[in-house]
Amino acid sequence: MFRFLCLAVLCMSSCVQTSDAPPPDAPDGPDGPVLIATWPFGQEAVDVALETMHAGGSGLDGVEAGIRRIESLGSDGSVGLAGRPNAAGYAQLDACIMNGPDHGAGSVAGVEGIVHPITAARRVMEETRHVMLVGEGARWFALEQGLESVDVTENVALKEAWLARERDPDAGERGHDTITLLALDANGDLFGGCSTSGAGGKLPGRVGDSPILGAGLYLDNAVGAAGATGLGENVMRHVASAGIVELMRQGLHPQAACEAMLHRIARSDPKGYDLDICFIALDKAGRTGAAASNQRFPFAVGRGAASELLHVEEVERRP
Ligand code: SD4
Repeated sequence: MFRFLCLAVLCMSSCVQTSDAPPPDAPDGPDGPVLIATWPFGQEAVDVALETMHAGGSGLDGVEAGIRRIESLGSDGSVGLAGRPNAAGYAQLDACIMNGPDHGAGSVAGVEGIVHPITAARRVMEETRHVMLVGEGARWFALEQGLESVDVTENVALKEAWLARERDPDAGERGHDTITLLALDANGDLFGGCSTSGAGGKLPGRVGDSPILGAGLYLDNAVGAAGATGLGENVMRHVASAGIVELMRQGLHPQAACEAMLHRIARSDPKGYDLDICFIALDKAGRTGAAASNQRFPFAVGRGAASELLHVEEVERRP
């Protein structure tokens, strides 16, 4: 009987992945920082983050600096004040940030006229006892912190600029959407952030997946990090980033975890694979993954001092 019990306990400990255990087959950690970010503009975010980290900044500093660059770019994506305005013609911005070592998190949603919502999110994490601030309160806090702001009446001009871009037949393929940036430092600690103006033409007050922990971004310092871009409603209904981290915890490679989450969502969602969503993931060992529901998805990866722009095609649909 005793032998049987020992055998059973042994079997359970090797077969059952406890809820807080690291992935079982993860190789040793990386030699230097590893980063992954969404969309072509993600390469610039990765480069800035690497520079920041190589200059002595923390992984969190790297994530913040990389995302700030994209918030300032005024690209034709949906990031920052020059991103896509809501249905009333002005930008309401969402951002969040996570710090692996203490599982810290900060988030702002629907904030107006703040140039760097990612910094506002970091200040929420570091300077308040809260995790998330929204709307007027988030703006008040950011101003109180001395963060750069603009007069929201300028949004009329921003809307005109955006409409002009939309009408431009030569604008080519638009590098649209959220910047999500995940980082693993040389110590094996994880950091992540995302920032967006959200889906263009959204109702004022609409909040997407990006500032919602577990939806647009999630990390567990013992396991890995995951983030999303695309139509937030189709991400947040499935708490997708937390799901990807849990799949990595069960031992899946980040690539397999991103794809498995897409298949899981497509199986249960009335939209099937027509979700317009993409994921990136990075595990504790520095392995990366990316997947997209129904489009080609470019993303950037940085290792050591170099970055490259990669892409995945849409995931192969399962019946
Ligand atoms: C959102 N996921 O608010 C964000 C923005 C984005 O396509 O990626 N839009 O839904």
